[in-house]
Parts: sequence; C-alpha cells; structure tokens
Amino acid sequence: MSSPFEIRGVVEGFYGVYYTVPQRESLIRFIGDLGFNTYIYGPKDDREHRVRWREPYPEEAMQEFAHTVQVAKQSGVRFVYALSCGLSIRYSSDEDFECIQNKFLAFHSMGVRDFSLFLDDISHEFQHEQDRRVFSSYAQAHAAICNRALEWLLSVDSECTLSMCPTDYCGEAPFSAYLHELGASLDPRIDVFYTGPQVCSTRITADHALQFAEAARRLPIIWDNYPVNDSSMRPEMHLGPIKGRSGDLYKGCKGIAVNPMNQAEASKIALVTFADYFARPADYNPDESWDSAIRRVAGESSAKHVRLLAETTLMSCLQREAAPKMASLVGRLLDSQREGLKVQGNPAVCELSDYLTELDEACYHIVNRMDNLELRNDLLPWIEVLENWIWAGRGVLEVLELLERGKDYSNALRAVKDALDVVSKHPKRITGGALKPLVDYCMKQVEEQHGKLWVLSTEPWS
Ligand code: LTM
Repeated sequence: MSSPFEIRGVVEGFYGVYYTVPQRESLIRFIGDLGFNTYIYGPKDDREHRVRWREPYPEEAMQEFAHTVQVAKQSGVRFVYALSCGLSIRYSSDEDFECIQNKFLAFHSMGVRDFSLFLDDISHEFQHEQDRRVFSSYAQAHAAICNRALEWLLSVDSECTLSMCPTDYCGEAPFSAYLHELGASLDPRIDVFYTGPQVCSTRITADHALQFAEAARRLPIIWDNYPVNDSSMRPEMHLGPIKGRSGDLYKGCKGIAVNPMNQAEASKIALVTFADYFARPADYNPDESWDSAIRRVAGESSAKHVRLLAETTLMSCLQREAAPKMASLVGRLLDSQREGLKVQGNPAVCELSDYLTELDEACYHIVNRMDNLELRNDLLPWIEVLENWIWAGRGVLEVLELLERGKDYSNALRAVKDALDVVSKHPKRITGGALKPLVDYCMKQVEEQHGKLWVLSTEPWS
C-alpha cells in the first residue's frame, strides 16, 4: 500500500477478554491484506504481559506465539511484543531488568525483532523506595529502563527496535513536566505513543501530534483508541467508520496503531475504514468507506442488514448520538402529535413502524442467515437489546393506537414493560435511548387517561 503513514498498525492493547490465537491470526491476515504493516501484542489482561510480567509464558503459549509470528511474517506484518512491567517493576533492579531480557529473548528466538515497553495506566509515583533513591524523577527512571533495554536489544541483534508508551500519553500542550523530561532523556531511536488530546480522542490533528512531538522530542506513533470498547465503554459496540483524524495527520506522526474492540471480527469494519484513511487521508470519505467496509466484512448479502444495525450503535468518542435516524423518526412522530395529528393513518407513525420492521428483519437476518458467524457471535448481545427496543417501540405504537380507539391496551402495555425490563437490566447498550421520548410520551397519555398503571423502570437506557 502506498501511504504517507510509515506505521499502519493494530495494537491489541485493551482490557478484558483478549483474542484467541485463531482470532488474532485471522485479524493479522486481514490487516496484512489491507496494507497494514504492524501488529503490537499487548492485551492488558494477558497475565504474563502485565500483572505477572516477570514470569515466562507456558511452553504451549510460546508455541502458539511462534505460529502467530510466522503468520504475521507471511502477511507482511511486523509482530511487536510489548511488555507492561510498570505495575511492579523496580526500575533500578538488575533482577527485574533480567526478567525483561528473558521475556524479550524468548520472542527474539522465534524471530521477533520489535519490542515495546508499555508504562501506561500505572501509578504516577515510584512504588519502591530504592528507585526514589536512585532516580531523580519518574521520567528519569522511565528513560533509563527504556534506554538500557534498547542498548541491550541492539547488542543482541542490530535489527531490533524499541518503542514505549509513556505514563502521560494524552493531552495538549504544554504537556506535563514528566513528558518533557522523558523526551529529553529518552534515546531518540525509541518511538513514543500518543493517544491524542484525550484517552479516546474525538479529533486528532497534525497540530496536536506536532505539539506532542515538541514535548517528546520525536514524532509520536498515534495509539488510536477507536474502536476500542473496554472498561467503561464495555456496553458499547463501535461499528462506525473512523472520522475526526485530519487529512494531514501524517505530517505530525510516524504512524497510527489502532486499538480494536474485544470483539475481533466486528473490529474489522472500523479497520477497513482506517485502511482507506491510511491510503488517502486527505480524500478520505468516512461514509463511502463505511459502505465498502461493511460489504467486505459482512458479505454482500448481509451488508444492508449490518448497516441498519450499525446505524443504531454509533455512540463512541467520535460522536454522541447512537442512532440519528431512529431519533429523527421519533422526533417527527412526536411533532405530529403536538400538531394534533391522529395516530391512525399518520405518515410519521407508518415511517417509524416500517423502520422498526426493517430493523427487526435485519436482526433476524444477522442471527439466522449471515454467513460470517464470527461477526454474528460478536453482535449477538447487542442484537438481543435491540430486539427488545424494537418490541418496546412497536408496543408503544400499538398502545397509542388502542388508546385513540378507546380499546383495551393492557396486553400491549405489558409487552412494552417486559421489553424495557430486559433493556434496563442488560449489560449492553444500543440506540442511545432514541425511543425513550416516545415511551415517555406514551406513558403520559396512559396516565392522563387512566392513571398510573405501572411505574416504568428509570434505569439508564441510553
Ligand atoms: O490508551 C492507552 C495508552 N492505554 C489504555 C488502553 O489499554 C485502553 O484500552 C484504552 C481504552 O480504554 N485506554 C487506556 O488508557
């Protein structure tokens, strides 16, 4: 691929359940085909990567890594092994340094030449008295351990490289004293990660990156926290295209490493859009790219169904509104009610009802007819919630019509309540509560005519 971004990567750097070997290898082949050239291995919950970083991997795991490294090689992707030693390391300890060496050597012997030290999401202060005595600051300790690791790696093999994630990896100028000091002392050959103005950044421009570069004294690698959905984002499913990355971002960085979701297959949609952005950042059109990305991952016959679902789950660091189309249909319906239109024969009611039917069909197709079963499995929990929203929405339309006709609506209302119960208790979120104003309106009508029948759960639905 010709691209102004030198590094085009994925960083498996999220919290929570990380990829199985087949998922990782499928993803590496996939991104290789797309023109990515780097895969950074560093899932936070891999015990030997972080919490028990001093321990070697079991032999079986090393055999699996060796296979994955070969897959990466065949796919034209550099496999980078990252170690998150920062939770407990004694920066001044030779024994701890030896643990880093042993870890890296084991990967070197299977052909890995690129390494990283992740010092993100750790305390901002020394954990060991001994380090406080040896180093004048935390930044000096970080520079020292990384410089020492690079010198040693190069003595083992001149092809080796080292990158690092600093403890302060986001923000805007003037940046912290830590980052300035780190930048001044860190060997210039060591690449540094930067996530943009925020941890999960809405926008990242060349200007942001260049300001970081001034503090860190080198162009950063952007660690892009979209589409990742770990930690507090676990309820979300990020199927939208990348956007908000400026057309000239490559002028301020060495490249981009994308942190994907815990759901490997579903992450491929955003990754295809990243590939389009990498190829022509200035001409990148998120909507066009999104269409072809969905077709590529879901397959032609499922694309329109996955697109419909994706349009209900857009809430992320990139945009607030989860389901703009659904929200606007609900808005139109409520406007028509304010204008005094009847429910029966109301075009806005028909439109919303048709839309809910289409969505229902999409859910059915994805669950029962889609060829890509990995994608289906990734999406199932969100489909479960969406189906309940659909039932609630249809139920509300039925209640409103029955109310208007003076008929018994108790069964329909009970169905609404049951569906909303599922929604409010479910760990996943979808639609951003776009139907909620309609539910509230319906309950008000019911109450006005017949008093309070049920108090509906006030759990957050968004
Ligand atoms: O972003 C960085 C550098 N570190 C962590 C990631 O491990 C995590 O996946 C993302 C998103 O929650 N946030 C972080 O702070």
